[in-house]
Amino acid sequence: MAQEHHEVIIIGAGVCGIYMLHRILGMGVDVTVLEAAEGPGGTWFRNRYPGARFDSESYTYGYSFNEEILQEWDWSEHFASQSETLSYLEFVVEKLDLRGHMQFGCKVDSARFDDEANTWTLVLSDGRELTTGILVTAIGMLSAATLPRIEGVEDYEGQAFHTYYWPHEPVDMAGKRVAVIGTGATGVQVISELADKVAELTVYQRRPNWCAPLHNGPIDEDTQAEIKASYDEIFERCAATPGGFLHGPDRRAFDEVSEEERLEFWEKIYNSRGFEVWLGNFRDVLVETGPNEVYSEFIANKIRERVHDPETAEKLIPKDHGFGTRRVPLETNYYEAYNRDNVHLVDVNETPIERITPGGIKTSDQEREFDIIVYATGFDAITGAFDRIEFVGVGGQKLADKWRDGPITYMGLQVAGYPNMLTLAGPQGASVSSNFPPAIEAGVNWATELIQFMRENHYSRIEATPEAEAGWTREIMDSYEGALLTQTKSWFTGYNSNVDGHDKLRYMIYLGGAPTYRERLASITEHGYEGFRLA
Ligand code: NA7
Repeated sequence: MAQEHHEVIIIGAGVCGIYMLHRILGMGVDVTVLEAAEGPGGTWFRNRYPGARFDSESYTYGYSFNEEILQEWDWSEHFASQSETLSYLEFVVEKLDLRGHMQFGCKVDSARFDDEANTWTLVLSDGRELTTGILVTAIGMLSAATLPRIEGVEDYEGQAFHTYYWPHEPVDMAGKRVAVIGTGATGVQVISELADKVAELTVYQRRPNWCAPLHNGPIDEDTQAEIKASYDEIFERCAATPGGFLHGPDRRAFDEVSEEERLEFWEKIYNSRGFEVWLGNFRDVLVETGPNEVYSEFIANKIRERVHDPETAEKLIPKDHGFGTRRVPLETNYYEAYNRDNVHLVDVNETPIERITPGGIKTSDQEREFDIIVYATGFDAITGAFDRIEFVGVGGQKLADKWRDGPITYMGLQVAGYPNMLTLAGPQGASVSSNFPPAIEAGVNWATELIQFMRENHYSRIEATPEAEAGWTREIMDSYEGALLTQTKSWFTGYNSNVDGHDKLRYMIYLGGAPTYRERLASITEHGYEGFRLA
């Protein structure tokens, strides 16, 4: 049987893969997308757990590139639910006629570069082999789910789900005794949603996070019309902020205003929609320890006001990191959930989990029985999806070995020794540290131009130089110096207690902000793909 060959292969049919496919098809290039799931949507195809929704304003999360889609699609809420977002992505796929170029149920096991032919050979888990000139990875930052390393996980006899693999068919939660392990952005959404829908909800918390209200609401007709008339300004605003959101830092420093004015401002941002409470703050609050401590205390007092039992409130207030130095979960009635008689908080620092039993969870003080255990225990973030495919580059080098102590890339888009592989949405690029769609649009546009350039100039090989790669990685490391965010253990900084070796700082993200990143990309192109070797 002849091997299936494509000029370009994209792995992943999520937000990034969908747009990349559209752009490649626009050039008239032969391309296919390999997707492990049974449909397009990536993250939004998978995360079907109760309460899953955006923390980005819906109208900043949609693609900006197609006016017709922008005008035809109505977002029903300021922060859309998972099912609405999945419908949106399916709508885009149909509208742009992309489905016929996607192959589902295709799990890529390995990809090996042929140094003579300048091609990649991909092997799927069903044994099929495909080859391609250019390999584009759009495999997601949060797509390698991790279960906790607790004894007995396999012994449990009730229903148990990792939030990422929540079943497609409805799970009957009414009247059930439910446990949730994990209090990150996902756990916070699940807990808030389930609190009044189950008989008993027991939360196993290792470290609390600083959460703040989402302030979601429906989009009425007038607002809908307003949004549609102002997409240009919305995207311009997002393009100007470091995080690619509507929210950017206030120009003032913390001590430039009186205490009264400061408190008034903080009240305002606490009562504003979305990430304003995090990203719309005084410019030094996320950077300087002093102002960060004062703001953290302001938020701690909000938690104390919202949670009736003082002891529970204290348990929910982070003591090991300041506000905003980890991903801030946005919530709707999260803290109020703990005021309910059927919701129980177990601090696993006081009473560690000893094991999962066939009937439930045993901590050092007691065993509790459950009908359902929800693992909201997160991901082997950013590099995990790469580690789960065996990428073999020049000289047989495995990417997982090269990245053993952390990723090394050039612009987060290419890795020296892995020619013709474009790591869209990979580590050390802009997408990880900002609103995902605007960031991937920039990366996809750049990659599209590159492929066009290679075709026009008859290049069959592109590779980052080791010098350019070392320079970029050094720059990332330098930018971590002193940054508050990098002093805190979280998936941003590469920590995961459930993955071997992920117990020290890894240089995962670019901290320079999306506008600067885009300027860098443009300058690389202007200078004839500076830092790359074309052949
Ligand atoms: P996160 O933010 O990584 O959260 C995972 C949570 O699970 C976190 O509270 C962990 O505690 C907890 N966890 C993990 N392993 C264990 C064990 N073994 N025992 C107890 N608790 C554990 O993942 P999310 O899915 O919530 O969010 C990921 C991103 O998805 C999010 O930021 C959004 O951008 C979308 P820890 O804090 O490590 O002590």
